[in-house]
Amino acid sequence: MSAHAGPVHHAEAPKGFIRHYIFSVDHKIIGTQYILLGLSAVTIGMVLSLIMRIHLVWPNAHLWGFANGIVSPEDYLRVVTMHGTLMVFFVLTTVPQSGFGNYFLPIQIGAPDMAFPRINMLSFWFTFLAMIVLLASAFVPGGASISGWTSYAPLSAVGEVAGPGLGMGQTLWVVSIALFCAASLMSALNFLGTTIDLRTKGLSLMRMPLTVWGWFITACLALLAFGVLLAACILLLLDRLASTSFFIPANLDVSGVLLHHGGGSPLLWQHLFWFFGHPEVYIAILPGMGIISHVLSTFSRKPVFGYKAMVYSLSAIGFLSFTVWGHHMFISGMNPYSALAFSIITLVIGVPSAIKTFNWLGTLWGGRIQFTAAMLFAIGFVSLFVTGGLSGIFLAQPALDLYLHDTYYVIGHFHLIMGVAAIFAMFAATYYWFPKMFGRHMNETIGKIHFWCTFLGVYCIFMPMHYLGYAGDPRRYASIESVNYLLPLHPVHYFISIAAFFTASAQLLFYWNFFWSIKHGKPAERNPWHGTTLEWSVSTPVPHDNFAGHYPTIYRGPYEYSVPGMRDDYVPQDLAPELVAKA
Ligand code: HEM
Ligand SMILES: [Cu+2]
Repeated sequence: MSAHAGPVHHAEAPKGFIRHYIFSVDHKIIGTQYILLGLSAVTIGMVLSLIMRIHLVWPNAHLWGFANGIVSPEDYLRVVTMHGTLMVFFVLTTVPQSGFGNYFLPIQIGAPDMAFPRINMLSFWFTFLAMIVLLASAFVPGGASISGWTSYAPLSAVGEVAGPGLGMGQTLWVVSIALFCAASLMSALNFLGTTIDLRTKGLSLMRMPLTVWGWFITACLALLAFGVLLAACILLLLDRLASTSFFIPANLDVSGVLLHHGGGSPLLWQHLFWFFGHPEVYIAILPGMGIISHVLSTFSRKPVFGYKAMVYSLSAIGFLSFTVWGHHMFISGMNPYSALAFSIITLVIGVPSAIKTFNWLGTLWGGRIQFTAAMLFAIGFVSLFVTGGLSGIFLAQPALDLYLHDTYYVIGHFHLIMGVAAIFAMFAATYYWFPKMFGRHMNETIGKIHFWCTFLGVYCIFMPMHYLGYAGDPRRYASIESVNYLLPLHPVHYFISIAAFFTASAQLLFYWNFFWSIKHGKPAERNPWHGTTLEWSVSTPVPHDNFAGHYPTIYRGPYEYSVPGMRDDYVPQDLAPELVAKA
């Protein structure tokens, strides 16, 4: 542990609009920028998902923006690719870590800012540029890439000859992801440096809020994973632009054209991609696990059950996530003994995951639970994590995965556990921290209606997909009408599309609540939830250097709720022992 050595940058905030709001070095502004970027990405991503759902059940519907108003099979794949890429990279990776992490990590550890404020700004603008490049790929000749968020070679490597969108569109996709990797690497270094070096006096590792642990371990994963993806992207670019053959096999015949490449391996891409990709799914969820532990404890008025076990299981999940990538490649022709090894290690990840789940339930057990909107989303997260985790255990059996791979079953699995669970964590974080960020409350009643509609909606969308998968419905098919055995599944798809419209409409409540409350919400006090951690000890709006020059000393762990013998049911981390009121 080390106390920070004085303010990192000037206590005075820059005055000009551009330096204050656009090219800001203040972690709170940068965090907000990331959150708004993610909000734009999720909005576009959601509209794209509705286009897919419309096309699947009403293939002849006329939609604006497509040639003759009709979504062609290639268009469908473009939409799938853009949806997945926006959601995974620019929403799930960006908002919980770079958005909320940037905003609250320095405050929760008693620091004036991130360790490298200028690099922080650079990370954001690289991410912004990456998103612009990705969106621009939809407007170049040939359109956006059709190779999915996993961008498998050789489809993604051989260029235009492989189909529409695989020329300029695919090149821009790779450039966008490479930029994103660079941004994430810089950001990871910043998170690590900040957590290790800038903790205030008394804040030992085992006194850090679990949110900080979540962001810290995520940064470790990001540092190791994004470097690999960046290298893979550079190799892919070389294959595309400089005639190398890292991922393209010799004598490949594409649509009757013989390609002169020198014996590369398409499987190498899968290995590199999933060596990044599996840790990536945890990069999306670990910050959420931290946030959920924090919120559950606050609104149960109880300490987190098994704090140390939470830290160790978070670390174990982080470590193990680098050893299981092969479970995405069971059908790639790998040696069955390798498959067995990957299968066993994958199941082992279930152990720390289960420890976390039991500890969340243990935190709730016997608590004086306050069902705020944030709390409902936190409990919803636990539910989704369990449901999605259970389907993962089936997928981890090579014999079952042979059948289920590339079906809707996998779509159901990862949307519940990664997509929606992480989004529930973001909603919980938003309802919980909004009063600190904007000095006002969001409307709780609308928040609760938003929760129930969304909770019901996402289960109606993603549970039936498991059934579709068992029935053999492949993912990424543009048409369910052209294959006979899929016709009987039409009613299920119809139900899912209706549920998708219902769920998307419910999000309008959130948009309205969010933007309306910034200006008109009920004014919030400094510590409206009676929280114990440092973000609740600073004034609202939070001063430029967070603590107005008075850096706190930490005297205790982060979750001292309902401590026997105390007058109040919470004891802030920075309250001097002599000031703690006894009952
Ligand atoms: C007990 C825990 C888990 C197990 C046993 C498990 C197992 C698996 C397996 C075996 C696959 C490959 C299926 C296939 O492609 O045929 C898979 C796919 C996937 N899982 Fe999990 N999983 C678990 C937890 C998670 C978590 C926590 C996340 C994210 C936060 C996640 C996200 C994903 C994603 C995104 C995919 C699909 C990627 C794609 O092909 O596009 N999983 N899971
Ligand atoms: Cu995986």
